[in-house]
Amino acid sequence: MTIPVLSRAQLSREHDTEAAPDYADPRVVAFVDKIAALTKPESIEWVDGSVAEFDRLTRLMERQGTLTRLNPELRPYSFLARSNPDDVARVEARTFICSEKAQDAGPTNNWRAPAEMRATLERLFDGAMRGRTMYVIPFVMGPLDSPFTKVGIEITDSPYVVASMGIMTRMGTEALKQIGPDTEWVAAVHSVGAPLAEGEADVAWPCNDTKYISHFPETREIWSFGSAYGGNALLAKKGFALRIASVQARDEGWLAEHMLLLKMTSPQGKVYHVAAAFPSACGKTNLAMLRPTIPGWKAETIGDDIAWLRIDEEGRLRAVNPEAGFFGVAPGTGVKTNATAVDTLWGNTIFTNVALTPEGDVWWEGLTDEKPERLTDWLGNEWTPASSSPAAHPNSRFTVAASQCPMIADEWDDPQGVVIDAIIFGGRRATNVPLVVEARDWEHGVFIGATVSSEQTAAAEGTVGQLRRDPFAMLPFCGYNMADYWQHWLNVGDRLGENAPRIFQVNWFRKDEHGKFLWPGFGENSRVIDWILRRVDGQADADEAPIGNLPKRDEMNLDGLEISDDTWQKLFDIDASRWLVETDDMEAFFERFGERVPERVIQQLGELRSRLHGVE
Ligand code: O2Y
Ligand code: MN
Repeated sequence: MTIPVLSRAQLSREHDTEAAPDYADPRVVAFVDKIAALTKPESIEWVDGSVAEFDRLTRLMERQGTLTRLNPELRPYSFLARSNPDDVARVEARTFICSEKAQDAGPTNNWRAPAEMRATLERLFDGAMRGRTMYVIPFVMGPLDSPFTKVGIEITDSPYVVASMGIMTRMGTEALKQIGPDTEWVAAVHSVGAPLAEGEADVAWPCNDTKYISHFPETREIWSFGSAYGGNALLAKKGFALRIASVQARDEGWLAEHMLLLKMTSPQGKVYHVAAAFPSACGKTNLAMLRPTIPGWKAETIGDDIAWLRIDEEGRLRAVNPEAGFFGVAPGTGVKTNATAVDTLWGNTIFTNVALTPEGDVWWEGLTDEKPERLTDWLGNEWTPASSSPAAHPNSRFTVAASQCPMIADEWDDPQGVVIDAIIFGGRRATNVPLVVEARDWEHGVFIGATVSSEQTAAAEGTVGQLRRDPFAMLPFCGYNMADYWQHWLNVGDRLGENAPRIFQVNWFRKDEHGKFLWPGFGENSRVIDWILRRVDGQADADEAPIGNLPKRDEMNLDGLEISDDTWQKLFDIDASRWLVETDDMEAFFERFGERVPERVIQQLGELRSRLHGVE
């Protein structure tokens, strides 16, 4: 479904081609000139990140039909975008790692030889921006003036990408000024792949059936063609902050991770920081905005999706959130499940593929218990509760500044980052995996991270519900061979030594034999975090089990929660024979990586098997 709108000729020219700012590094100017010569845009704009610029671009997109302004009384300075129905999620099958050697991308990435991919891209990008404005977006990842800071330039022909990048990153003039003659920066090129012939009518969401999301880790470049959606197009996010940054991190001795960051203050006033990796759409934003149900604890948000971690001068692991905004999943975000997110979205938000109310506000499944009587669905069709399809797309999103979150921690943009006390790996598992388990040590924690599996969600194309191994929740995001990444984690652990944070695994999604969730989740997850942090402090006991250390029932604060003995038993049941089947699956997964799997990880598998045989 495409909405024809005013032709380019009918629209007044918004901006003439600008000269590069005089403070732009000559290498950046040369890059922009080169891409302009290839893509042949009608005009070029250097993005400054100002409010006036955001206002001008959103008005332009309103006229083009890309954005609908929401009712300012209900949702000030906010917009709804409806994407092309074929451009609604990350496209993993079209995401490529173009390292010189195939083995350096590894078996879990789609690999193409750089020369071959460059030839393909050269052909696709030739004239790809005809009739469009080419925007030059300078952006910073991480707090300014921090040891964590990295810079990038994204060139795009999508004003939607510019507006979204302005929320998700520190974008504009200050970012461009960060690039001096010796600064390393990531070059990212994006086109929706829909050039306009003279007089041709544009569509509300231009894109192309052919899609390539290509990463060149060795030269730190990203080239994306054909999609304007999320991670495919906002190249600072998954492309840079994870795929390219994971390679930078390997080379420079730090970690770029698919992790939320949460600050917790105990009833005694002690501050902790937790980093937690969950696969896409498994509740990272909800946990990052936890409202503890147990008295005394205070939770504050630092990040909801990506963390960069490095060892500080005192040998401790510190982390920052490299992003400046949240690109969260809308469905399931509601007053009961994540009231903080709902409060965060009061205004200044771009919503994509949610439903529109007759009053000019937004709605999605799970926002409220009661469904509105009448809506316009994400496709622009009339919708009632009797409709057979959801009103909002399952991967519909909100884009909002992190600073707008009412529980954002003061340290969220501290240049030094925060010291990490615990690392958590999670996944969506109906069976086998207990509510929480503590790794025996860092090496065992790396093994747990390497073998995490989860049921697939709507965040990427693929079969929802299908179980897949998603090591460290990085399967779609690791820019190099995943087995080398495990070795890198082992190396970081060796350097941390005694200072290494404890590692845990959690599973909020275990079900009983009737398919009912055993654990209430959301705010009640604070009980698990409480046990984890008391464990870190040596104040909570655990039982040794073959898969790690499990909480004793009376060591977990269950006050006010009805968890029967039977439910507790099912939450923590470790069936050795089923786990031995899991170990066969883990072994088959490792075999895909051949010799590159670290010896210490293979050894962990053997030790797990022995422990399981011991209790069979
Ligand atoms: O990038 C998209 O199009 C959706 S996927 C996404 C968005 C925000 C945060 N995380 C993810 C993810 O897939 O992990
Ligand atoms: Mn994510």
